[in-house]
Amino acid sequence: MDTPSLLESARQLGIDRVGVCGVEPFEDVRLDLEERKASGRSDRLGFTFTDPDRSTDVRRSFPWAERLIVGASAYVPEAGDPGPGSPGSGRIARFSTQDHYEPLRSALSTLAQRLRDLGHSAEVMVDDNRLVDRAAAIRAGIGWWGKNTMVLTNRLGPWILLGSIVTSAALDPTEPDNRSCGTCSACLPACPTGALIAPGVLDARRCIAALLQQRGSLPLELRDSIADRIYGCDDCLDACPPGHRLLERSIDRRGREDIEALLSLTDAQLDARFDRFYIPGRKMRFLRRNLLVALGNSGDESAINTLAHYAHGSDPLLVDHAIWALGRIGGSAARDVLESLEVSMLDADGAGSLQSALTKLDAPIGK
Ligand code: B12
Ligand code: SF4
Ligand code: SF4
Repeated sequence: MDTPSLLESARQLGIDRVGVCGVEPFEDVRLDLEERKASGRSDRLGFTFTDPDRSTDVRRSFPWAERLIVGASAYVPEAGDPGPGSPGSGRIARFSTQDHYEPLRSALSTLAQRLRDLGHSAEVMVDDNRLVDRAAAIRAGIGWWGKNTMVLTNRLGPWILLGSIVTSAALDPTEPDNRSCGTCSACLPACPTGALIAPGVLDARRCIAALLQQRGSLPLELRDSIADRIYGCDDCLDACPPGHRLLERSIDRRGREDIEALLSLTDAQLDARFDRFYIPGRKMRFLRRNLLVALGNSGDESAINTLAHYAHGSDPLLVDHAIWALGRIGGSAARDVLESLEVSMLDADGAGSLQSALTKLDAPIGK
């Protein structure tokens, strides 16, 4: 198989963009990953950060590798639009309204099998910790680095997911895409938490998409900005003009969930329902924590009973976030619940949240 016939096969399989590049180590990306770890900007992210030597050099995982075939598939408009939302509803970022990786994974698997049938080695990697997907996509000419750190493509903007086939077939590489964001910088002020600290530089400690998939407490100073999000964040993609054409066609209402209905599910039910989410250790308490914060931000007084149940619960992480949410909603019913809590039964975070929630409720209007 030569490169033109490979590209044609990929298009027939429904892959929107495809390119081929060499497997030389991504040395600049390795240095970037190391620098982010050293400076703390990668926060507690694992993935490609766990072993930068490996994630930036595919030959460490596949010594026979000669080329990377990189594919990109658009998931908008299929992913729909969450719309303005209603009290008590939580928002899921578009990439996770369903398993949007599946069509790409399956098309790449078919292509890889064809390469193996021709006698080459070929393995598929989609969102795999052994490869920094964006670096491979840039080298293969799929698109350009956006200032929001996304790989952007002509017409599809940032609304693509990436995957690769690593192969022993010595295909001809494709041309790079020399476009750039130019003078646009719309994504930088669009980020609700200021996580894009410079063009192309993301501080994961402030990024909502990162925080909602971490362990532990959500930072107090960022909980308001999380708003109604329960998984992922799309603000720096929504703002991106090259993607607007696809967004205009994205009209189906999708990506909203009734938060209280989710909180009433068992862990097993939540786990099955959101098996496509990255949740640390598959511990549903981290998803419940996100739901409690979004419920607090909804300002919906009818949620007080649900929050009271969690505030009186036995998981200190959820107690703390429920107390915060009660303080955020405010009003006399929330105050009654907060005043019924025994400080001596709370851990330090919970006691701190209780103190600050009660102080907030005592503050005169406007403070
Ligand atoms: C860790 C990770 C995250 C982390 C960190 C993201 C990050 N920006 O580093 C978190 C949890 C925050 C995250 C969020 C999201 N992610 Co993510 N994530 C990954 C993962 C697993 C590794 C990424 C990585 O290694 N980052 C570290 C560094 C190396 O990458 P970088 O930030 O892009 O840094 C580059 C730029 O700074 C650039 N650069 C250098 N010089 C210059 C100069 C200029 C001018 C510019 C503009 C850039 C630039 O070079 C750096 C590389 O050295 C990949 C899958 C994979 N295996 O690769 C998916 C992946 C990157 N994620 C993806 C998606 C879809 C998302 C979300 C949109 C999901 C959502 N809606 O919530 C958000 C987008 C947030 C954002 N703005 O990045 C897609 C991106 C597709 C695309 N079009 O780019 C990927 C590729 C998954 C996939 N297989 O499709 N993600
Ligand atoms: S995903 Fe959200 S929080 Fe993260 S950089 Fe983009 S806009 Fe900011
Ligand atoms: S919003 Fe503008 S600057 Fe940001 S990634 Fe998109 S095109 Fe580039």
